[in-house]
Amino acid sequence: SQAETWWKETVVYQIYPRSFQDSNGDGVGDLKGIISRLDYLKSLGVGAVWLNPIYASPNDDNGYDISDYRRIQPEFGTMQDFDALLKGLHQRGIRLVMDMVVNHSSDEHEWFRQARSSRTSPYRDYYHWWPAEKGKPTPRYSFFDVNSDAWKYDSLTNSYYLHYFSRKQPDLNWENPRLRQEVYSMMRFWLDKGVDGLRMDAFQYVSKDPSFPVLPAGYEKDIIRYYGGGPHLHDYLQEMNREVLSKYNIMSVAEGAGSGPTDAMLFVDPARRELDMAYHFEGVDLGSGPDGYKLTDFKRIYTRWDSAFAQRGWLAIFLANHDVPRMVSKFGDDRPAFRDASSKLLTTFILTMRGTPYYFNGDELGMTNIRFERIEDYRDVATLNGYQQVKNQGGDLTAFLATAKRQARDNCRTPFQWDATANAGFTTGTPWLKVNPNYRTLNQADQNKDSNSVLNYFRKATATRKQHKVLVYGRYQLLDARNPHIYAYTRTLGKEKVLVVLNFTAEQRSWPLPTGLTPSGQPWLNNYPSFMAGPTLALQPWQAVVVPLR
Ligand code: TEU
Ligand code: CA
Repeated sequence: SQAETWWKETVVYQIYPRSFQDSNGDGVGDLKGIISRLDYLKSLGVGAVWLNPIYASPNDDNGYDISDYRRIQPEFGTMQDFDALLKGLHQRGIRLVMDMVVNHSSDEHEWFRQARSSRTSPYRDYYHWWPAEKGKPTPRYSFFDVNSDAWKYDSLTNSYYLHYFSRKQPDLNWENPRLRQEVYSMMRFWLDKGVDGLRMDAFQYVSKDPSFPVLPAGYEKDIIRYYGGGPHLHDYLQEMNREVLSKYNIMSVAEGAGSGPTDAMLFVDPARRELDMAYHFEGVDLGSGPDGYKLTDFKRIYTRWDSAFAQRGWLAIFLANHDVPRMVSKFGDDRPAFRDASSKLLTTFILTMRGTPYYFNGDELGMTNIRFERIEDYRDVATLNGYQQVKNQGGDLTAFLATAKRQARDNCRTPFQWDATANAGFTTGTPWLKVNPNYRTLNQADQNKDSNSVLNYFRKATATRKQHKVLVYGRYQLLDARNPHIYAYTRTLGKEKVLVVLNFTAEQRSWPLPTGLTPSGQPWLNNYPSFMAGPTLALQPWQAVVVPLR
């Protein structure tokens, strides 16, 4: 019942440009570096690449603070490099998805420079201001600010400006039709170049009530409810679709889409003509705490979201990105004995669920959290400001560092591990963020040669998904919901039916096949050399099996 289209069938590979490949020895990944790895990307079997922001930026939040939307960050290269990258991808049949960061700009963007210069600047209303003669603004929480305060006083015009993220990321005022037209024209600039998709960063937050009413106590604990889904959010999305998106054969994805499936459907119901698909964070957010996660919760979350989108609307499926820990460290088991098997199992999950897989660079090698000991090793504004905040409040810095070790965004942002040479082959200089020392035994060059590697398993999984549409469109049915160790489900499309069995533990488990399910033929995927077919499956630690059914 789901209409077929390329962006449902593709696998999206996320490249964090700062950390992928440095080409000139300055320690920072760049576009020429990515170009030098195009054949590697092709070898993965992915259909699209999503690049984190590569626009001009003072780099307060690694490019999520944009000072010029139509220029390339000089550290990353030039517009010529960009054009060459796009061409090189297209020649290899790979599409390009760009990050659109338009909830906020950099405070160094020309619009903001003008806006802050005077209350009568024609750019003033591109941002949100609170004149100080009205007293203190009503409290608004900031995700990244040292004081968690989203209002920053600016003496130049005796006013506060709003920033949901860092103080170098002032929020744009989407109430202003001129601002919206500027953004649309910037979007056309990139789409006219042939870009194939857009990831709308933090877009759920764009619509604010400009009267900034007082919010109920404790609102910040339910921030998506109060910041997401503002009064005109969907009007803006419909306008953007009419004026821009609908004019191109592209895909669009909402980063964040409200508090649950009902909210998310509003972004992606085809009848509403807004965006094509959405990420929800309920899955990746699970298990952020010290005690990990319960598999039964994991199964419940993914099953609930699948059923809500079974008939219409479409989701992304992912377990990692640049904002969360490494998937194997969080959802798998990154001890050497189980790292490979659990990485392959997680890959199996992502590539056999309904939804478009988004796969973070390095996960195809089973890269792990770096777990820094000292604050000096971190670069992320969120971690650095969080630390400063705890320090200012005289809080427990040891506890803060322990949490950061598990959760901090820099855990997954370390340089890509290409080979066993110095700095993992990422740079000849000093990397902007330390390389994980395990690169000597965990790297692309070794895995490329090993037919049993995590890398070659990923390649096999992308090929399998491409070969079998049942893995893209097939109906999903959860089996044995209450089993705390095994995640098992079937996918069915017409006469084709396939069983996925995932042992989410480091122990051997046996799993009796439910009556009526009869495997037929060789498994499509299996992360161990063999598998014992029915009536009871004997599963190895972290074993994953995908087998067709009669
Ligand atoms: O992240 C957005 C983001 O973190 C929120 O959508 C999230 O819901 C909130 O923090 C609550 O957990 C994006 C980027 O992925 C991230 O790297 C940027 O730092 C951020 O936007 C600001 O642009
Ligand atoms: Ca460089």
